[in-house]
Amino acid sequence: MTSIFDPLQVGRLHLANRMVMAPLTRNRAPGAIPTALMATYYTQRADPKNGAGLIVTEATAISHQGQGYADVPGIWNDEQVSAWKQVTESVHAAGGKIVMQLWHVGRVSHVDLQPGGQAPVAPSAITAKTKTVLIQDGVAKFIDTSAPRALTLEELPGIVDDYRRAARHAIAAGFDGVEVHGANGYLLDQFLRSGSNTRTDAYGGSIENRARLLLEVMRAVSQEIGGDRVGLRLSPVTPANDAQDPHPQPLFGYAVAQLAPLNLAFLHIIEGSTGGPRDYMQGDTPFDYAALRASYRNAGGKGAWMVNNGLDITLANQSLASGADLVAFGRLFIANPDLTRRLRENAALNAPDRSTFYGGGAKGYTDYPALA
Ligand code: 8OZ
Repeated sequence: MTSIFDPLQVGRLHLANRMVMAPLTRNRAPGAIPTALMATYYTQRADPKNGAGLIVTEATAISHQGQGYADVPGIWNDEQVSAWKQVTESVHAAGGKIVMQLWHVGRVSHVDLQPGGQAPVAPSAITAKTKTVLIQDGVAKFIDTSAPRALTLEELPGIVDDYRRAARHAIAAGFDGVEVHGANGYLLDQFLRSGSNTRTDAYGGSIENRARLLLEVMRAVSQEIGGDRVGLRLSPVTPANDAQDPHPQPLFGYAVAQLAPLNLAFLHIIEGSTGGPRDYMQGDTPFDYAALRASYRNAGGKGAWMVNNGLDITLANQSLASGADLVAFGRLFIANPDLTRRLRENAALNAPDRSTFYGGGAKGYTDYPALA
């Protein structure tokens, strides 16, 4: 039987094990520039004998407009590309593999984080009932997101180009590939869901129209760097950041079937409510994840199937036994740089400290102990 410790070829990437470090926002990149401390953090988790077979970076803004939280990193300019090289070189020297998560927050932002103090952008001018993090007088504070404006039809090709440029930059910075963030109520998910998308043009209304921007982005990024080093994260039922749609099954089934011809490296599925209940529902029927995977496979999709959300070793092995290829862990990798070794040796796990998740320095970031 397949185990989480077995290797796997994932598109262009050879992974030494099936344990993935999930993307985790840590707000330790002042000025949107990655730091040496970030390189230390990722490198601690990079050696696949002890750590992850694949690291997905924290969500990284593809443009200044795509930025929605204090001190998250970006990948839109040359300074950011150079600064990320310290991360990729150090992770590769440790024998690791790392892809960058590409992020546009859409309406989940605040005028203070936007270029020129402008309104954040969204499919429709509907404010998300959610909060973002600003750092005011050196203190992280949760603040309501600002009212967004609807993107015009003429602006959408520019958004696709921003993803394309970000993918090119990620490769220039030494990453092994990218994961497009299509989950958790951010821009691409806002277009997908009827609760945030009330457009009447070719990007709103029908499922085909709401999935259009996501599919254009995935085609552009795949064309730019090769689909076999591109992944996509989706969260079909999460309510994160006010994401709402009463009929997720046909919506996401359509989207993954359309992705099949792109020869993607992986699809990364958050099962349930992000960081919360795995059986969370939108609409009145439980989401059928096996049917989602079947939609992709039946359409010819060959990418690895990665699952995430509140997994432990038992659930992870059950997931592999029932057809998943990769398992992603978030909070456990925050607290256990050598999570893979600890699971293999059945060792005790360090507990994550929630108070140091977002912002700060080395405490709760690079000081979790590995086994001796
Ligand atoms: C936690 C805090 C801020 C952002 C996500 C990028 O949920 C995030 C995020 C998580 O995907």
